Amino acid sequence: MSAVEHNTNGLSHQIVVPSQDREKIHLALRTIRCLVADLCEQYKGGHPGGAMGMAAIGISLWKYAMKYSPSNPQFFNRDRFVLSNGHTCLFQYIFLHLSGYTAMTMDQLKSYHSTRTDSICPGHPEIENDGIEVTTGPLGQGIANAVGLAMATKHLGTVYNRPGFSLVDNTTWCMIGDACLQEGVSLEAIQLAGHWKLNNLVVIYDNNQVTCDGSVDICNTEDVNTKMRACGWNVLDVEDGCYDVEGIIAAFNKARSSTDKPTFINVRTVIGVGSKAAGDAKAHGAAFGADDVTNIKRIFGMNPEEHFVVSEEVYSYFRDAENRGKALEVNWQQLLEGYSKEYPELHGEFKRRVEGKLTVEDWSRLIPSKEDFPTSPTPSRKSAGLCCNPLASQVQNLMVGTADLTPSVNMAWKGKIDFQNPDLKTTCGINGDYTGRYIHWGIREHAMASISNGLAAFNKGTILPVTSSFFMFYIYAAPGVRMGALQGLQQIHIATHDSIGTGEDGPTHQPIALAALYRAMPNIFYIRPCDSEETAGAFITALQATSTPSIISLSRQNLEQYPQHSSRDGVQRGAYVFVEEEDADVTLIGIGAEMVFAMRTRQLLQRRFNIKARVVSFPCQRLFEQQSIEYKREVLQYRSKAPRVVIEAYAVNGWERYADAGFSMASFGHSLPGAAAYKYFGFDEEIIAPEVVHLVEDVRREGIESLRGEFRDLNPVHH
Ligand SMILES: Cc1ncc(C[n+]2csc(CCOP(=O)(O)OP(=O)(O)O)c2C)c(N)n1
Repeated sequence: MSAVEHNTNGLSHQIVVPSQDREKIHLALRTIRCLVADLCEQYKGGHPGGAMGMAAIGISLWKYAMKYSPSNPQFFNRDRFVLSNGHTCLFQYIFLHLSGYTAMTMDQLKSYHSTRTDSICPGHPEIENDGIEVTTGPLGQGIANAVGLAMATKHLGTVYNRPGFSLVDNTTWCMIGDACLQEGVSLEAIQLAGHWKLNNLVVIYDNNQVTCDGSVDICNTEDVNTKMRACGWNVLDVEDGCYDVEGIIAAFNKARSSTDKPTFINVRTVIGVGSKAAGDAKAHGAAFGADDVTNIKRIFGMNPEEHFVVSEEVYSYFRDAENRGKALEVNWQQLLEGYSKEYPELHGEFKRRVEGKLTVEDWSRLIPSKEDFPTSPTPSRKSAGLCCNPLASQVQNLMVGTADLTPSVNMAWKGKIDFQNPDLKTTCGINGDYTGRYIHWGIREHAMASISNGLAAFNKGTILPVTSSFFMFYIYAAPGVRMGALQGLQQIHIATHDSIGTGEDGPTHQPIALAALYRAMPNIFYIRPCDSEETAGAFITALQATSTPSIISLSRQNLEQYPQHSSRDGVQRGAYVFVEEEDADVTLIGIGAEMVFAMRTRQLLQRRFNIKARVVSFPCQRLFEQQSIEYKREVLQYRSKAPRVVIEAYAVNGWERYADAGFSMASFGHSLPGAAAYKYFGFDEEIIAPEVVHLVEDVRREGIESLRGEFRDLNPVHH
């Protein structure tokens, strides 16, 4: 009997472990545990304990349960595996090595914690490397990513599968430890997976009751299984997780036959099993020391004199993984071919998505032209709806969600279908099914961003997640947004109610410091458009940025429209000349909702003070940084004698690079209607213009050099 029974499209639901495998399993377990100990000992560091404790789970997954193809790590319908407890990365690296991922050589394994810059064994798994689906390490992120990956399967399978053509039906497997279960984001994600009945998701809990500080009960005494059941999960227990591969497989079989719930398998293990530190926090994150490594090898019947030993017997035990994977691929390709004949149109769309392309090639025509935008004052959150709604309704890749702010963020389009379990019947009557592309995340900003990373990582470009909330609450989402940027996952974050213009909700809702955070974050475009035309430019930028997420920062309040000055092309360059002026005395830098103050100040300076101001619009610092030095000089005129003044109702940090002085915010804001809040904090041309006049006079008197290194806060109002 073969180790794994195949059906036409992957693995059958019943996995059988042949009895003759038992000895090989035990040899593999002993080998893997000694290898982990050796790999941590060589550079005297790393996280050995969890990887040793989880070895039997790894054998169950890579040898028996998972659908994957080592010779083609990107095989579309592969099972996705996420190591949410990413510090145990040696666990994953060793199984990638054993199952034949060619890049993961023994030499590479030995580079763990070394100085090698070409190592594919970093301290936490990274998405760029074969066999790694998502970068993990910040605890709790991985389980949220796994929910996104399982959602992607559910959605794509429901949209594209047809009777006899199960094109997308993979399982997502996720390892977590005690720590992941304590992170808030994991609870948010767990709730959603249960709510959506993601029966294609299996979470395996490495229950060793140990974290860094000691035993888990120093801070956590909840009944985990009861919590999981309450969230709508199947719960299964495995008592001897260190050795009982057949018991683990039995749980996997049950998990895969679940029709309406995700499954949580609570596997009891012993951290650092076999070592003197077994069961103790000491085994979590430090090498065992040479003596204990010797002891471990004795206990496991291996030769203490030998290191990094994997016998031919162990390699040959795993060797069938490659052919099994190739067979999966052949089956899937045949299926796809039949599908292309039966459903040519759907196949065309599916193919584009597999290739990571948008389903509408000339998508930019869906974004309104300048002439089609309103000319009267319009909130940029409304402009964003005008841009995004037609895209979302036509481009099938977009999955658009909100953290319970549908009425505020304008992302819902006419005819949208919600992503929901089709059996759900809500009290308010808003229902949906798995074909749906509008997501009610509930009030879970962190999970919204982290699950979206999973959606985007399923296959780059297949799904383009759009999230939305108030900008202030992207501080709750920040760990997920950051991981998206780190992994180069394209997505669009719609952040409305930016600046103090958000008004009456007060300082709790006025995001003063957040722009500085996101401008500093690598590989993310934080874009603040000043009107509808610039909002169009922000969307074009975001859609073209296939390896970079974007945050489009939008106003709640009406904004003046500047069709004579604003430019979607200009946005794509980060900053551009909004109003040129020969021999200007000053350059005013206007941004987003505060452009109006730059424009009004320019007029007042001219009218009352006979001072000539040019205006630069500066929606995105990172895009500007990508321009040539010639372009930057042309826009900012670094070498002119005219000082540059930035006007933005945020913390000024970062603008010192582009300006000599500024009007900014130094407090958290105040609860006042938007217009009154601006006035209260000095954002008013009657206050700004005289201060600019002083600056210009100072420069005339003492020269522009007098400002060098001395960024001036021009705002006389400090509340
Ligand atoms: C968000 C976050 N906080 C803190 C850490 C640091 N950290 C790494 S591992 C760990 C505890 C892990 O406990 P557990 O999941 O039980 O793993 P085990 O001890 O079994 O290896 C902590 C706090 C982290 N990686 N991510």
